[in-house]
Amino acid sequence: MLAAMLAAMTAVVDPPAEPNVLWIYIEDMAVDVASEIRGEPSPIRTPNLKRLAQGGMRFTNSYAPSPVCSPSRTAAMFGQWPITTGFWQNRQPMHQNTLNGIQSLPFRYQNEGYYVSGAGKIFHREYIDPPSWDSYQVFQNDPWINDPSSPCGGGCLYFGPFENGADGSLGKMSDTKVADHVIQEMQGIQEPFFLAAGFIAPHTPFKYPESYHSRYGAYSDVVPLPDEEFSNWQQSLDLEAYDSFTEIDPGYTLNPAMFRRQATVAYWRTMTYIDTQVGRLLDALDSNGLTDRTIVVMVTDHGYSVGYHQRYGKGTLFDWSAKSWMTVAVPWLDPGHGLDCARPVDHVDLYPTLMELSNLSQPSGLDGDSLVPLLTNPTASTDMAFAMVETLNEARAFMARSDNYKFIYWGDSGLHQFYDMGNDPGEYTNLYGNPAYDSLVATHLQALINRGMVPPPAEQPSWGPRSLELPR
Ligand SMILES: [Ca+2]
Repeated sequence: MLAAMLAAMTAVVDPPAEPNVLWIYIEDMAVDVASEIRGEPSPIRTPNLKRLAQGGMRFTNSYAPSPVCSPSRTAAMFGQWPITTGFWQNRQPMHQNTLNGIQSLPFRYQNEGYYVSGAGKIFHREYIDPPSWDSYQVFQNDPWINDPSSPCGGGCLYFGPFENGADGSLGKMSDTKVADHVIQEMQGIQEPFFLAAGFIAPHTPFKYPESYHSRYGAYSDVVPLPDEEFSNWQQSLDLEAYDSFTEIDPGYTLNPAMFRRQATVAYWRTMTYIDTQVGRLLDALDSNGLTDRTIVVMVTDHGYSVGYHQRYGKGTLFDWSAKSWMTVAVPWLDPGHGLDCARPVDHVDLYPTLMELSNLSQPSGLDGDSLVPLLTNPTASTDMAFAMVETLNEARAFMARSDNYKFIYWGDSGLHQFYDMGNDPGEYTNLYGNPAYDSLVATHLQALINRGMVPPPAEQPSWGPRSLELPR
């Protein structure tokens, strides 16, 4: 009797036969590894991401399939790792609706009779297969963005504010317009739907509206910096960031001595700005009565190192760059609501997860595993998570992440990395070559061999040492 009453109290929503999907893609947003390293709560305010997590599950060890836009997004949208898709670099535009016999998520849902609509950056840049979408808005029809005198030259997504407001203030940021468009789509929308909102912040140049200027105070010494100093940070940090964010925040008088703090605060402000846009989308789901029938997937294409490991940027398999924010909210799977899942997962798991939750068959050839068992029991056992990257000179690295360890394999270049992620979350001590860890390394290497990411030892290529130019 009591059990039945408790079940009735917790089963707040009936599962719909054809649930809606809202996919929120965020760009280059790092998990605050610094707070993990220090063992302190993050100072970054993201109340709406927390609100989403309270109605779903946040995956705290979620990895991008690759720490670069196009390969990561292509992998997630087709449910296949880059080694399967063949998309390793941003210079490879994705215009297809089917890859290795598997339809992209929007094409699959469209073929199942869903209304499929998106705005902003879902695939890399504006590359999409237009027939896969019933509606798609990159603002190329916006008179302002078509203006060749616009800051980006016209016809493209732009990070800064659109036109000046009537009162002389800066106009809307493009991500505000992305949210506006998706909110407009929700009004009277045909169900079931697959709606995608792609935000381009907090990608450099760390732009945010004027109302965020005072967030986090000035770039004072309250901002924690990486505990390692290095001399070439100005070369490491994208110069576009260095050059451009004074134009939006008059409070920024660039000060070389303070610039690392300025960059960090600017990055936090863009994160909070995007958090606000996510909140607007969640409010619109509520006000249109859609929340109970809609799965929300919120994921960042990869992270961004704000000064850690001698780097401002992405393109490495360190956590700052390869780890992602990922929350999946399924209103009718309430046992896991508000819980974190620390099991290692990666974005190719999202495709089979959505198929299972949508009562759709799984295409053969998917690389990931459905997260549904974890959504009801966050300690359920899982596979390792995998990620990979191709450097600009086409050397490849592969990551296998288990519950406690991370192994990164760099061919026979001798640069392999192995970290104890529990005791060394900052990944400062490479344990590769320490005999005490040989058997653990072998287990992770075997996992890569089993998935065809690393050839068996007898067939491994002799790459030899080479300089590694990491992708931006
Ligand atoms: Ca990106």
